[in-house]
Amino acid sequence: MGVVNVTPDSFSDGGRFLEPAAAIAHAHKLIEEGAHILDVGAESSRPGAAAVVSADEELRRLLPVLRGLRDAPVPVSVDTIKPEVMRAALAEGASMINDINALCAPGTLAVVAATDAAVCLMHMQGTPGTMQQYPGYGDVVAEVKAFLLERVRAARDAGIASERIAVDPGFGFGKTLEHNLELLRHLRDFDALGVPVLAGWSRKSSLGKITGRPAADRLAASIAAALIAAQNGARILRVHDVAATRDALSVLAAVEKKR
Ligand code: HH2
Repeated sequence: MGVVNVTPDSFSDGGRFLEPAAAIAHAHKLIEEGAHILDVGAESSRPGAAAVVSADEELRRLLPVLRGLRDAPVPVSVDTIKPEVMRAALAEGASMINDINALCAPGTLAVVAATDAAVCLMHMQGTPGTMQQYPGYGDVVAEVKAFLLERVRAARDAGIASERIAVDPGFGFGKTLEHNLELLRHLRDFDALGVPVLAGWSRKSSLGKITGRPAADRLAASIAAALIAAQNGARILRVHDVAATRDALSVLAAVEKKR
C-alpha cells in the first residue's frame, strides 16, 4: 500500500503533494513501482496534530485527486475518520476506507456497510493531539487485539463481511517504542482475528529513536521493519517508499520460495 499524502503537514512528506497534479503524479509513480493499493490521505494524524481539518477542507483536497485516479489500475483507499468524507470519497471511486479510528465515529459503520468497499480498522490510544503524552497498557498485545476483535465484530454486525475487513495494530498511535516493538514481535497473534493484518512502520519516529535518524533518512530502517512485519504475517504494508520495499519483499519471497 503506497501512501499519497495530500496534506501541508504530514510528518515526513507534508506539502510535497498538496497540489492535485503532484499527488496524482506521485500516485502513478507508486503504481509503477509496484504498489497494489494506494492510500490517499488529506488530514495528518502525526503526533501532536490538532484535528483542525474540516470535512469541507478534507474533501477539497481529496476529490480532485480521486477524480484523477478513477481509472487507476489498483484499488484506491482513503485515509479518513469522518463519515461525510468516507461517503463522498466512495462515491468518487475509492474502494477502501482506512480509518485510524476503526469506524468508532457515529455514522461511519453505516456508511461503509452501505457500499461494497473494503475497510482497515486501526487501533489508536487517545487522539493524534495527545496520544504520545502518556501511552499506557497492562498487556499491549492483548489489549490491542481485544479492541480489534471488538471492532471486527461491530463491523460484521453492521453488515460488513469479513472478506472486506483488514486490521492494524496502529504502530505509533498512542504507543511507546517498547509498545511498538512488542506488537511487532507478536504480530502473528493477530492472525487469530481471521482477517488480513496491515502494518505501517514507514519512516515512523520509533525508527528515529532506534537509529537516531530524521524522517528523511529512515528508508533502511523502514524496510527492516516492513520485512519483519511481513515475516510475522502482515499481508499489507503501508509504505512511502514502494520500489525499495518491493525489492526487499522480493528477496524475502525468493527465500521463502512462494512468489
Ligand atoms: N500511519 C499514518 C497514517 N495512517 N493508517 C494505518 N492504517 N496505519 C498506519 O500506521 C498509519 C495510517 C501516519 O503516516 P503518514 O500518513 O505518512 O503521516 P501523517 O499522518 O502525518 O499524514
